[in-house]
Amino acid sequence: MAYDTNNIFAKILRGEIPCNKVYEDEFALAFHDINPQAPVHVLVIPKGDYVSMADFSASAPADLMVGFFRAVGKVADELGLVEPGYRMLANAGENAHQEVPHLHIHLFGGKPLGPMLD
Ligand code: DGP
Repeated sequence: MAYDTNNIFAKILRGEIPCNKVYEDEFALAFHDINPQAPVHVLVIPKGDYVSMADFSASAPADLMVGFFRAVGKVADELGLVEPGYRMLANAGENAHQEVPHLHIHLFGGKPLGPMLD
């Protein structure tokens, strides 16, 4: 799928739409989900035009890939999620109900979480 530069997360990255920011560095931006599904529900997105893990893993430069995943870990740590634990999830494509076509990792925490899948 071609990257849509007008998707909502692209607009957030460009500062055209506000977000409740948690963390930012040269590789990633993290912000609270607008419709939280857990006491802590944060999205981490890479700074680059990637729809999902397929194109990110195939074509992102190595420094971005490393930087992005370091940012995910850092956000989880800074939010105090590492102990007692949290969930990472990335929806990809139609079957997974990916709504926003910019790669994003959901971090859920702040309470014991239930079974993972429907
Ligand atoms: P997914 O189904 O994995 O594509 O989830 C997209 C998530 O993005 C969903 O949990 C709601 C969230 N979301 C959608 N629009 C906005 C927005 O404008 N701001 C924020 N903070 N989150 C949004």
